[in-house]
Amino acid sequence: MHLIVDRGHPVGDYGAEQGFTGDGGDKDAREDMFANAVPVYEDNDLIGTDATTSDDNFDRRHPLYRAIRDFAAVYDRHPALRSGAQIHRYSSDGPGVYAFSRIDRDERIDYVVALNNSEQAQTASIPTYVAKRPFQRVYGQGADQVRSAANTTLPLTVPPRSTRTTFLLWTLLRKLDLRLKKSRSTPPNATPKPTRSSAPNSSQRSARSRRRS
Ligand SMILES: [Ca+2]
Ligand SMILES: [Ca+2]
Repeated sequence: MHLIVDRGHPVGDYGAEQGFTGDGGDKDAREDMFANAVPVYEDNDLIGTDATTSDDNFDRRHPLYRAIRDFAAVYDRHPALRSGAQIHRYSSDGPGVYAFSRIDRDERIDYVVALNNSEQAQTASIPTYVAKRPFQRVYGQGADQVRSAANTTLPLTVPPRSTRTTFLLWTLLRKLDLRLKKSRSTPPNATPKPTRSSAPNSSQRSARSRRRS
């Protein structure tokens, strides 16, 4: 579900929302959704339920279907997740937390996305551009509000991976005071630059600018 909040267009393959698996990896995981008696399908262990391909699998209550629906609603509500600049914030050395920000150039609100691919809850200090500012939880489990520290890092505890808590989304409660840097390598409508703290890598271009190029 990283794909939904990362830059670019999220794409879901047929059957992923029903936990189809297949014998030959991704290419062979396109079973019929209507109940059928295809021998090579029948013994497949579908992810997330006890259903088999002998059952009707147009299932809107499937846990993956519901998770994707919820993620899509978050994506739809927050334009920064669709076209905002993406700024790398944090990554663990091994399994653990990966975090990045999405910032829409007009809205100028920092959306911090934190993911945890380990089996245990992980705590990390995520760099941001602002000190001592409240961030509000938009999606995922945790406190309703977290405040950035004096050194601008946001202390987050990210739950272990599961279909319902695949990412945490936090948003700054007021606009950042950003200016746009003009350069040959960074189009004027691309990555916003902070007026304080560290600047993002100039190679990090927004999805919007990428589509125009
Ligand atoms: Ca099979
Ligand atoms: Ca199963």
